[in-house]
Amino acid sequence: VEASIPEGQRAAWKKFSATEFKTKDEFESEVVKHIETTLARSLFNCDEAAAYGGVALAFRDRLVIEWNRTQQRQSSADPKRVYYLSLEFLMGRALDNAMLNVGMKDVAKEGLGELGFRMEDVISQERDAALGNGGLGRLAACFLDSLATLNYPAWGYALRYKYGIFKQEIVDGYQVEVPDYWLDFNPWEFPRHDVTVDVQFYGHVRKYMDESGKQISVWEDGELVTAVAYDAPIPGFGTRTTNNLRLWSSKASHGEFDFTKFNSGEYEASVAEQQRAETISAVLYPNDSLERGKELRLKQQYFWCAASLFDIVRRFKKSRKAWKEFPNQVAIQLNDTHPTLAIPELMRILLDQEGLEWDEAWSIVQKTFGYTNHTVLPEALEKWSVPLVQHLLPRHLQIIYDINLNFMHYVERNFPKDREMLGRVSIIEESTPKMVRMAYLAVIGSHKVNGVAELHSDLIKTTIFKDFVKIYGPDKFTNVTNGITPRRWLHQANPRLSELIASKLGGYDFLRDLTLLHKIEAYVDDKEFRKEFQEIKYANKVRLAKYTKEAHGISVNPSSLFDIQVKRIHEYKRQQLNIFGVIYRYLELKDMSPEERKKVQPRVSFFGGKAAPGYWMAKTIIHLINQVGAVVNNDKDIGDLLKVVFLEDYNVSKAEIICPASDISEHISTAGTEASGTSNMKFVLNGGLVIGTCDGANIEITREIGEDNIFLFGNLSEDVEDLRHAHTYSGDFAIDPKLERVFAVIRAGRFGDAAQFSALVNSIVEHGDYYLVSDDFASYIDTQKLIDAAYKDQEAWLTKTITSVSRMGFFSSDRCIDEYAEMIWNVEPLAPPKQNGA
Ligand code: Z15
Repeated sequence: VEASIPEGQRAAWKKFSATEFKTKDEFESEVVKHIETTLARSLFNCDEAAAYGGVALAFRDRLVIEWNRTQQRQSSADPKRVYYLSLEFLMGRALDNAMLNVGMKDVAKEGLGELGFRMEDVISQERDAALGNGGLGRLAACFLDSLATLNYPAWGYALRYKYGIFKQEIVDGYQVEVPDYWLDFNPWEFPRHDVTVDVQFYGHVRKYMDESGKQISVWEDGELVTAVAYDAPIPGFGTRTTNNLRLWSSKASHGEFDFTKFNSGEYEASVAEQQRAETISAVLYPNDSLERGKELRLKQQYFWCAASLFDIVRRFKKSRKAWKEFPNQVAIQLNDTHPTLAIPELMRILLDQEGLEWDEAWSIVQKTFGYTNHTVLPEALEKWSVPLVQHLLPRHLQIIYDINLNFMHYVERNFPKDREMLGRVSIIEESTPKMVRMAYLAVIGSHKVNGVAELHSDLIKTTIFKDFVKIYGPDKFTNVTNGITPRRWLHQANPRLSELIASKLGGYDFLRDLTLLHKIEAYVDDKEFRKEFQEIKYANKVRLAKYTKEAHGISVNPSSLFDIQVKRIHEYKRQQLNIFGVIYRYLELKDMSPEERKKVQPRVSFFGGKAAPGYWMAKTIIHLINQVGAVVNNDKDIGDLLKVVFLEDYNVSKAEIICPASDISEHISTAGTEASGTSNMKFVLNGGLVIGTCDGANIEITREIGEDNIFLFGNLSEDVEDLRHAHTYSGDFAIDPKLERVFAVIRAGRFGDAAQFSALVNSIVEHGDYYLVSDDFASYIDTQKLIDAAYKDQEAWLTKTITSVSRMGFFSSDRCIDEYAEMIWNVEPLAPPKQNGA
């Protein structure tokens, strides 16, 4: 809807156009105004939550001004835009980030003090926006930050879940899930009740010939659900560019109530329909790297893809360019296969609504989409049953079959000798029921496919997409190694370290060009610098120790070696290897004389992470960790030599406290299973070292920081298959003796009822040890011993950590985004005009 103010009235508008607060007094005035009017609270009724509201609204006003300007600028320049389609955006808190990007945090801090509040307390009032599970969702959030910082015209599209990832409580050592209703006060979203899309489901397809003899398909008699847009501003750092994240919320298409039904006495039925529609965007599916094939999940995916594509096409059509220009105006990135239905949906729009011929439509589609793969784990690869797709999206199934038919012809022509090839690469798996292989559809419908770290990008070419490399050639496949935003993961999480670096580099330019970090390597022998660096690490450990005491009642000594593994709980990530190692350490300590114990390096093993609610083995691992903690932490022989802490409800805002506090963090997946990992980058950037396998981005971290600065162990990915084979088929697969000792004490009930852990132990002893826990155990234990020894030499350790930080420049998500822009999207930044004093 174009509705601009007529020329004659614009002067009045400009005179009263919103302005930004610039001084401390103006800031305070804005905060008080918002608390008193927007929030209707008073001086006598203002707690920290209200103070948070006031500050957030004051900063929001400033963001909105730049947001409007950016959108206006992008509309008139109409450059090629990037659309990042992701079912997850794990944003965390917005206020601190808004203050950093607006650049008025110091002013605000002082002003808040005058009003009677402390900045840290106010910031921590905000609830995390937790619209994601783990790495994939957090990557999407880092990408939005970098896209805005680098001035790319970019939009994120996702769903406005009413419930984000569940909150985790630990009750008697077990995970309990509590719903995360996060929307009761969310100042960062703007409902756009005028931006809606009606999305169709079910129904059937009618085909007929028009006068010219052309086949026409009409999808009719379906059910409609309305998508309503909710927008959130995404500010860049050091730029006025403020991009948009658009979240779709579902509601019944006839509005609040169906009045026909209401009036004819079917009140209940009309409310029920409303609720059914709202269910689509109600809840984030809490599985990370695990697909469960639920109909509602498929509905979510289509609802989101259809609304987003309608919006993108609507924006394109405003420019009145020819359809062949579409790929020059639009780049759509598919974050995993979750948005793959966007491919047949764009085909449907072009064929059925815009009347394009198949070949022209298909060429536009392929040029528009890029697909990022995040896993080779078979249980994470999406497949939808053909009957389900037929029922829910009959027209899309036809289009998928047509895409497949063309593709099969192409393969047949080019590989006439390889008769097996067709069955292997078909989008339709010939099982009962037949399944649609979404990853194949994504590969076929995109012009580029990328993995997220070098090893992973190599692996997809030799495993899951091997045939497609033959078909399309190797250039269709590429690598973009993941990165993290240094704004949140260095400056916000570790302000003192950021300040120390800035003091040496003469400013904060490194937050926009992280490669500048290499200059701090010159200070690796500087006494003062070293001392300050070490003090900062200690202070960050004190902060985590304080949190541990407050949240869990466990006292830990900040002088201990802090060993941390925080990530989703999954067998492939091998938290079980870690806890078995902890048990082994405990047994060794118990064997020692008091004299021997005095020489031991004290250690705290921190764990944190959520298990998918239906993933029993992951829940058993959490239980074991807590049971081990209960025994070890209360053993008088042990004292501070070993503590085990399970940090409840790991999330983005907790990660900001945890990542700066490690001496060692664990990234110990079975080689070849972790596509990249991104917390490995966060920990090293904050002055911690890594114990890890040769997997994912660990390999490139090693290349960048040097192999003396990382503790690698375990079997290599090229040997995994043979080892697994040997477990199953060679008669003499024996459990590592040290691990056997651990199992013996678990079986003896040392950590509670042994039956509770039998499935976990048996997965290794009886069922082939798929994740190679036993194969890697000895090497893991030995490497942990090396770490204890290395930590004793605090000066050498410090040198390693400083050197590592200085070499982490490569892992900025800004570098990734520039790579995507250049290799995949072919988009240019749209810089804001220079403004005096900005
Ligand atoms: C997820 O968080 C990741 C992959 C997936 O297939 C799904 Cl469904 C969720 C993670 C990878 O496990 C991790 O290695 C990677 O760093 C992250 O995506 C971002 O690429």
